Amino acid sequence: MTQHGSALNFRDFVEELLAAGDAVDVRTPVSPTLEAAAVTRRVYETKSPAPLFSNLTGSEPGFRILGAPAGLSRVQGGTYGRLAAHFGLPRDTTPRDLLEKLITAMHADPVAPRVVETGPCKENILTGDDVDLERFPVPLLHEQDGGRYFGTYGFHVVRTPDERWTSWSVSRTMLRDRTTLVGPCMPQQHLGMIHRMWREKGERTPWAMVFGAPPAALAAAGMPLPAEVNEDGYVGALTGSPVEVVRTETNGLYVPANAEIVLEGYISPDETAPEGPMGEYHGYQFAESKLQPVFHVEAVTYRDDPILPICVAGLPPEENHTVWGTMISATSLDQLRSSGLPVEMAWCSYEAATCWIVVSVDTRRLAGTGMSERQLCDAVADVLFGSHTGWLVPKVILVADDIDITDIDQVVWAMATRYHPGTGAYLYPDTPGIPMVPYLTADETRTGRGGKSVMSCLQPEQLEGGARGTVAGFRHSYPEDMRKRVLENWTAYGFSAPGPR
Ligand SMILES: Cc1cc2nc3c(=O)[nH]c(=O)nc-3n(C[C@H](O)[C@H](O)[C@H](O)COP(=O)(O)O)c2cc1C
Ligand SMILES: [Mn+2]
Repeated sequence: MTQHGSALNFRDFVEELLAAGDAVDVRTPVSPTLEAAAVTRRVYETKSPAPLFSNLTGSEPGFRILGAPAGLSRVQGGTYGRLAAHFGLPRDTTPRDLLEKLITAMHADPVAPRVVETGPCKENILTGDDVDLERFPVPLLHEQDGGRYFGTYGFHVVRTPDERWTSWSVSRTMLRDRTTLVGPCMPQQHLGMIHRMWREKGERTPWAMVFGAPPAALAAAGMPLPAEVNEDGYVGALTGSPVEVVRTETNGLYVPANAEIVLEGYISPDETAPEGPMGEYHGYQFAESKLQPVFHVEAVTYRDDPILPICVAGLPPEENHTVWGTMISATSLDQLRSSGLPVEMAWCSYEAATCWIVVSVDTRRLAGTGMSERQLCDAVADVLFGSHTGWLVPKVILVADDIDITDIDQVVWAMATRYHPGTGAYLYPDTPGIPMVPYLTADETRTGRGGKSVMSCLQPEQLEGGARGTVAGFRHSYPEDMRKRVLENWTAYGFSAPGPR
């Protein structure tokens, strides 16, 4: 027996997508070398159903890959359907409802995982000389990449030496040879923090990496929850059920029992190897590789006919935008609200490749505070840029709450018509930020500071609770009975349903 549902069972998640017409079982032979990734890329860019590659050339029969697990969808009413399925929510869930659900769980008591004796992830066990990562269809994702990537949609499991804090986090890993991977382990991320604790003791970091994990767990592992918070307990609170975990074969860590593939081993305290380049979340590919820690695999366990999920990073929308961006939106909104600022909503526009977050301000409440634009921008920068979440996103765009910030068309309109060059830009050159942002200077990349700003698209009148002019549009320029009449007669006029938004 194992737990079920799309949030807590990856196999159920895949079945649900297939049933909804939002995944396609690709039976024709496909090569894991560029072809699977090229198909997945086109899927993102055309919002097509997720490809389940079930006939991969040069791989063990039955081994599969799922591309674009949280890509956007053209299936009617289900743009965010694949993302919503990660949380067991209906396919027509709105970004707003999703953020509220994520925030509510942040304030609920954690629900610790439940240890079970065994589970589907133990159907096949490889140890010793049998460990061979090459048995899996490890994809080459972009022609210019420095290697093949095993880990683009899986999470690391590490625990502090005193066992008080277990971290689940998403970070990429490149195949190095039959038994090792190499990947980034940034000191600001929890993987890097815990790795450092073991290194300071001169010890190897016990480590596991999980693929085809419960989708809600993957999303939580891609969420900047604060340090010392166990992602496993958050997933329990979010889904209402403890995550079932099993003990690894070799190193005493615990992993989701129904995961598709589990790698177990350790992170070397000192050994590094070149990693990358890889096409990245901001949409660019750079030429350089970097020295990164080496992950040693001592055991592999997997389900029968395992499915390796992949993210082919690059131009939006892929999972660095739909998952990472959404989770950042939730933690940012929670922090801004908790600080008492008059903030209504926060959203990392997927189109902006997780390089900006838009924040909408309740102008009535703002007027009540008497804050100036500078005071508001400084306060927002203070709350966000100093936090684990705000380290990740360099630009904040402030707009009034008449804008639906999940609609990029409205955001563009507000920026074009309300942002005042010169006076609307507030710069924070000394704040720390993720050095991967593509426009940073060499100096900023080296120091890890700068390139951050708050752009205010608030009209002077909006700071006082008013507005400059009214909006000329369907919703604003006609009396209610006229709008009703137009909507009711829409098809009678000769148009096809549905009418305008
Ligand atoms: C698909 C995907 C890929 C990601 N790749 C990386 C990565 O390679 N390196 C990294 O530091 N963060 C990556 N992230 C973001 C981290 O998972 C995220 O910042 C998370 O908060 C890290 O966990 P932590 O807060 O426990 O440190 C990725 C997120 C997603 C959803
Ligand atoms: Mn964490």
